[in-house]
Amino acid sequence: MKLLHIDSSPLAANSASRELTRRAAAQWQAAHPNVEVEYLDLVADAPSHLAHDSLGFRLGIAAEGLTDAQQGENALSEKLVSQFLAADVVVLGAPMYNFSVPSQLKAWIDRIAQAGRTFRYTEKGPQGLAGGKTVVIVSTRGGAYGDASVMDHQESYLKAVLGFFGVTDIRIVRAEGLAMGDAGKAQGMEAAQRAIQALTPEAANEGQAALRA
Ligand code: FD5
Repeated sequence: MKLLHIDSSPLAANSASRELTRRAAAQWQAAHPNVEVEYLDLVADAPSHLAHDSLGFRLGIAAEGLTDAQQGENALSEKLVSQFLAADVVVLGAPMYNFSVPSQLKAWIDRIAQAGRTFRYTEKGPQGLAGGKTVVIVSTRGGAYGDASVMDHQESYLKAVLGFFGVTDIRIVRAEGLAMGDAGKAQGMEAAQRAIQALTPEAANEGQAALRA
């Protein structure tokens, strides 16, 4: 089993989502000791925004027809999409920034949204090709929006795009209200911790022990 652990918060050591993805990944590992963990830091290693040289994967042009820069960009997109497809579980740190996700996370999605890899077009419409995996969205927010708000272009966006890729097992670990005073923040983090424990109920206790160690 492969677990892909992704962070996208620029807040470094102060990041709430980085703390929570670390706990979620540790707990999953405690429940599945044979899991192989790969880590992707989308801030330290940010894929650039799509630009003329990086759109080649959409056209399927043979490498000979491409410049070195274009080949390099395609290789990066290929690395990211194959890494995502290979994962059985993805723990995805996704803070709310300006009602949506950090642009590094959007840039990653732009790289892995590839016809023929994560989805394909059929006569009956688009079909996802990345089913069969679990994605844990670790959602952090300054305000509190709950499950369904017109202000939310973060969780709702991620659920839509992952659903488009064929992912049906999407779980939300949410810490919200982080800007609402110390008590609000503590409440938000506790709710997220409960959601993390519910991810692998059989191993919640071992996970806690591993974290204390
Ligand atoms: P993680 N929350 C919202 O609810 N909404 C947003 O649109 N946009 C945009 C940015 C940032 C935060 C430090 C809060 C938002 N947030 O990164 C964000 O979701 O993993 C949470 O912080 O921790 C969450 O914890 C929205 C993110 O996950 C945002 C650009 C940064 C945004 C309606 O919807 C701590 C710094 C900050 C912070 C911060 C900041 C906020 C908060 C903590 S720290 S918090 N809140 N550093 O610890 N902007 O110093 O690293 O939410 O009170 O916990 N900055 N922001 C906020 C820094 O910037 C909250 C609500 C709303 C809008 C914004 C500065 C200088 C330097 C380094 C760092 S809203 S330097 O009005 O409700 C909008 O090195 O000295 C140059």
